[in-house]
Amino acid sequence: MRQVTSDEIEAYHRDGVAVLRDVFDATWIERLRQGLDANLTSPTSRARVWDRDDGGRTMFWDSQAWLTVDEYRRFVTESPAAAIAGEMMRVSVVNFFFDAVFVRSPGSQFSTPWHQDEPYWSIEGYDSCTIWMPLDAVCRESALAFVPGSHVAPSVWNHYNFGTLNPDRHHDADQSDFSAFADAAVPDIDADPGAFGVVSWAMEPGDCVVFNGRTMHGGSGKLAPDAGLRVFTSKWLGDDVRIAFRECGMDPDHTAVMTAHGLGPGDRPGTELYPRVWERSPA
Ligand SMILES: O=C(O)CCC(=O)C(=O)O
Repeated sequence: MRQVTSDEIEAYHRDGVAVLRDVFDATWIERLRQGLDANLTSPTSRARVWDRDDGGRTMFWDSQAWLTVDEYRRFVTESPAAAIAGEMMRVSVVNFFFDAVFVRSPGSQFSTPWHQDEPYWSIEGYDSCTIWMPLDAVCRESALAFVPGSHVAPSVWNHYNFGTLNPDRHHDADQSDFSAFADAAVPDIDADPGAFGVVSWAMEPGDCVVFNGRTMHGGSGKLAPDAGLRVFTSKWLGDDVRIAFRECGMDPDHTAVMTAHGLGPGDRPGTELYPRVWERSPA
């Protein structure tokens, strides 16, 4: 693996997001594509379609599939991802949190609503990040977009309830309702992206963006008729993160699986469900 640079680390902490070029080799991309095929054939109980349009185009989501998909497990435990997360977050330890895939069929116009991740998660802390990796080439307009600096904004936003994205209604999706806790509506970023300094990047397989759990992000999709988009994301937890169960609901809600593993509010994530995958070597 190439080392992440001090410029990339500084960008991550200044903007809450940084693009890293050419950090995963073709073997990892091919392995994740194979894993995704297996995942699509045997989705987990969390899986669902977020969008199905009149033309039958879909956006499929699944999460925590690393527990059953061997290729994902190998990525989590053997790939450079954990080290990248540790270096970018400037932490001393990294635990794996979970994986999530976002799979758009060719031409899907579905655009992910703007949101931060940490408010939905069963944890709290500054030291959390996502590695967002396209397994297909993606143009800038179709890649995930970010509001730089939003990871340190003081607002508590009334975030979107992703649990409503379930056209097939094949199971009860996790629900969230931030209205009682929020002090502001999520701004209409798409109305004037320039005013928010929105950034996104054209990317090739092997590139990734690393973004803080508090960074406002959205978009992606709006695909050309012949372009599909398969994205694998992995979520990583550093030093200051502790488990928190939220009254506003969580998505994905890990309360049941954490409790079953003896983990509760205030605990450091651990056990085989949230394994410690990386530690900083002594200087
Ligand atoms: O790829 C997308 O459309 C959404 C990704 C996302 O929201 C995430 O990884 O947290």
